[in-house]
Amino acid sequence: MTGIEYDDFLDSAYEPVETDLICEFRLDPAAGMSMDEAASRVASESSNGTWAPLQAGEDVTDLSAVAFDIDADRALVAYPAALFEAGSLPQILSCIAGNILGMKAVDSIRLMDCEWPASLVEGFRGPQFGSEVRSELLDADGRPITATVPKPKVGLSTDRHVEIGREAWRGGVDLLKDDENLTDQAFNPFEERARRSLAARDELEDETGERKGYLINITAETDEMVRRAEFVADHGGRFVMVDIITTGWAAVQTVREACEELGLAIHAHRAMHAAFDRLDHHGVSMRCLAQFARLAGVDHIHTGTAGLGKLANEDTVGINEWLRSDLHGLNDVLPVASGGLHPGIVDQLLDAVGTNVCVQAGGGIHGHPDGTEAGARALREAVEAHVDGESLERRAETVPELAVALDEWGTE
Ligand code: CAP
Ligand code: MG
Repeated sequence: MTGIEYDDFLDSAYEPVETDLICEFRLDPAAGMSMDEAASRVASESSNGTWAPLQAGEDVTDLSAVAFDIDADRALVAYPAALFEAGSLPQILSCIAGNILGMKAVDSIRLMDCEWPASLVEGFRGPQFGSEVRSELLDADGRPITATVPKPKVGLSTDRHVEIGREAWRGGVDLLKDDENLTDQAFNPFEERARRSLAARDELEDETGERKGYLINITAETDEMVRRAEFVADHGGRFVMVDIITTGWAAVQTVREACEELGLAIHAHRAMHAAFDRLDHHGVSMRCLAQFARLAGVDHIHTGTAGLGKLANEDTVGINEWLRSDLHGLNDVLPVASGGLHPGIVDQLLDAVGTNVCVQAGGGIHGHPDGTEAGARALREAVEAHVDGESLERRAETVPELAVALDEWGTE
């Protein structure tokens, strides 16, 4: 193998082999550059090439990627499995989502999708529970899980936070969740919040006769996250929440390893994902971020609200389908719909995303005119009505909390 040049990485006749990792890129070549040239440079820079032609000797393993299926704005690139360190998301991403995102050869480039070969998938743990959390850790088999995040996001005292948790569980939600920027601050320290919220959860399980969960945010430096996960398990917790983009993939993999021993399910929040996926022509798609999260082994992940609610979404339905699809035997991941949801749009939401999901509402519960417990009941009843095939308006005739919610927020 001698003289590797940028243009050596293109082969329109290439037939991928079963062990290849296939990546789909959306490309906008720089001025004066053709799609073929740009795609070839992407394959080169993301595998073993560089800007200068190389004189590689016999003792160098050929790990070249190949750009092989190119149209007006899209290229497929096949990577040989030997290029990758099995089980290391950071190493894989340094190839397929690394230097190439900043190459001058393209004005923009976005990693759209990946097709994962069995040999790479086998290196990862994958989810411990996936959507089985509905029946293994909760009593939500056959219906969407309901969850809530106390608002305001930060500033509530531990006393108030625990009290809101009680009200929400009593009103009917399955899961209480911390907000993304609540971790271990002076106004509501982690250990006290964990201890008291989990004790309250026990009481509310007795009171309601339903299993409940607390998605406590352990997000921190990696060793500290593991320590917090152990603390949660020691105090009877069954779930932890991690902000997977801000902590980074290596940390997520470490937490997943720890959670195997501890028997904890991982709820993945995705704050900062939009830095990668908001622009539809550049970055890394949410579809791919969700794929990395499934490999790393989270059990739930936020994937948006199918265009409803307050936040911009990329193809929630397609991503959710991928999370449930077969991936060489790896468990599925339960999608979480969140962001500006309220009882009045639950019907439309579940029509779009199906019922094997978690429906999460903050403002749409705690902003209820009659308070958190009423808001929680309205959300739960809206979800149950959908599963029973009953309209929200009909259910509201017998559930005053839902009637008030529909009156307050409407059905759009
Ligand atoms: C929702 C939320 C969630 C976002 C995350 C918030 O609160 O707690 O973090 O939904 O977005 O802080 O905005 P509301 P995504 O129910 O009051 O809107 O699921 O898209 O990652
Ligand atoms: Mg939040």
